[in-house]
Amino acid sequence: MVRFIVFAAAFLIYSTVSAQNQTRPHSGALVITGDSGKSVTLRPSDLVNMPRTKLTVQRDGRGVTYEGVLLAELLKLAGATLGKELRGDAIATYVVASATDGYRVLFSIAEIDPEFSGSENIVADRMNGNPFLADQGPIRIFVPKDVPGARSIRMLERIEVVRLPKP
Ligand SMILES: Nc1nc2c(c(=O)[nH]1)N[C@H]1C(S)=C(S)[C@@H](COP(=O)(O)O)O[C@H]1N2
Ligand SMILES: [Mo]
Repeated sequence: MVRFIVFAAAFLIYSTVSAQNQTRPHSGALVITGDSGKSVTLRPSDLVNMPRTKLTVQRDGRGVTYEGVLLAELLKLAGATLGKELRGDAIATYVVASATDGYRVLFSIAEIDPEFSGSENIVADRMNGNPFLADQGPIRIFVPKDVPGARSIRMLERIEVVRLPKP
């Protein structure tokens, strides 16, 4: 009996811990919430019909091409302040991207704006002309100025723009 209780407790703890990092199936949609509360939901076909950007980088001696829509363009749809307006209070804005496995990455608004930082961060739906596999897509962010990996969030499903409250 004691052995059973110990076993059951261990199982309960194990399943609670592992559930935290479980990957939900991706609905295909990307929800973007702006700092003014405006929210837009984009389907993969919406990305196909927007102005597209393609970037090729060298990885292990090979060219890898990511293709999709500039993250900045998507944030504009949710009313984010970018371009020449990105001054003053608006600079104190951050962007959180989250995925179906609970992974999250954070950017400052300035490093997302190509006019500001010169970095063309892409919400990519294709690599080398092909759609991503399920554990990478259907969409992932590509940050050309980053080291490979960490902020290239896979299975992206949500982006939130948050302006810091005034002190
Ligand atoms: N959703 C999600 N994206 C993620 C991660 C993750 O754990 N979950 N890990 C990051 C890290 S640290 C790396 S190295 C790359 C690995 O994926 P890749 O080999 O397809 O680039 O995904 C990045 N994006
Ligand atoms: Mo990594």
